[in-house]
Amino acid sequence: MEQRLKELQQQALQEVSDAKNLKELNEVRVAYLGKKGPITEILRGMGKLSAEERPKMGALANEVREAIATQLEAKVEMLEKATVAEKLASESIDVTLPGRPVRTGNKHPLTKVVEEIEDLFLGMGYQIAEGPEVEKDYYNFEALNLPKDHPARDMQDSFYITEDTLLRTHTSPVQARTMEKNEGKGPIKIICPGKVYRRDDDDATHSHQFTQIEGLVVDENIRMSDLKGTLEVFAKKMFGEDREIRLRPSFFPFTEPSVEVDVSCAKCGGKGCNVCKQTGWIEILGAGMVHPNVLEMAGYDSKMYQGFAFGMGPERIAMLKYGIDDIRHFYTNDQRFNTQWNRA
Ligand code: 2NL
Repeated sequence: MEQRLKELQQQALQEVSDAKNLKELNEVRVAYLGKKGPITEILRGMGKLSAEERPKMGALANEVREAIATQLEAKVEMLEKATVAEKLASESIDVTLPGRPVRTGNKHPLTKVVEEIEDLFLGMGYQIAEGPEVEKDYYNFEALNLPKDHPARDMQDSFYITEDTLLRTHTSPVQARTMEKNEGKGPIKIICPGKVYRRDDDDATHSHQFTQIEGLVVDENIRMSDLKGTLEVFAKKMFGEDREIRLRPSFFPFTEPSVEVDVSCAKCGGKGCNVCKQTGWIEILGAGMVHPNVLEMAGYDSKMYQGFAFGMGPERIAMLKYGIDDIRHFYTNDQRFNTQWNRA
């Protein structure tokens, strides 16, 4: 039995040393030290030995088992270390290599200009109001002093959806709805940004879908001078503190009086150049005092309440501000155009 134990030890140690990986090592462990292994079997058979031999053989069997277990542990540790070393070698990174640049996105130039205009008016105490793009004929035309047979309805050829619904041609219906909801009470101080639609052939300065921002102030004692002061602040903040504005008489069905507003040319400072067509002035928006009919239709007493309103095209503002020569650039998604606007 002593001989058999020694042979087992030698054989086991050889197999431990031959094992190439943790899986093979575990197979050796199960084969020699497992419940069905030869050493367990020998220990189980101890009862048949004489009282004299039993402790001797017992001790020896335990020694053999210990020796195999110790070698196994050592080999496991060695293989694990080797695995880690191999992993470290193969996965090492050169921390001195330059990183790969991450391309960040940027807001669309039109979004930037719209947000800039919004921030400017929010700073003057205005609230932002929005409304549906598919609009009732009533709010788009009727409530704005444009009755069914009004010639101005031809002026802005529209996309009709049914007899009395259309894609809105301006954001004024949002203002008409806001006034109606206020049930004849002031004050109102809102700007309405959004998409609008007109049946135009697209070219460098026309688009069948574009953006508008309109403003409306309704209160007691609102005067033309309030409109002028507001637009002057807007123009200077938007185009530069040394810019001037001028008001020219104009006509809109929803305002009386109506004006067109120019800003002094930033390129020539008023002397006349190709940008301002030799006039020294550039048109930026239309405005006026809200027509009494519009106030009355929305439920306001026009003797008590007055209002001013204005409307502008952010595409046009952006084109002037950044020297963009074609409105279609805003909608054709050319990345050479879209990615230029992280500055400003
Ligand atoms: C332009 C001119 C304008 C308005 C819009 C307005 C709205 C209400 C009542 C009165 Cl509810 N007026 N809006 C007034 C004057 C001009 O827009 O050339 N826009 C690009």
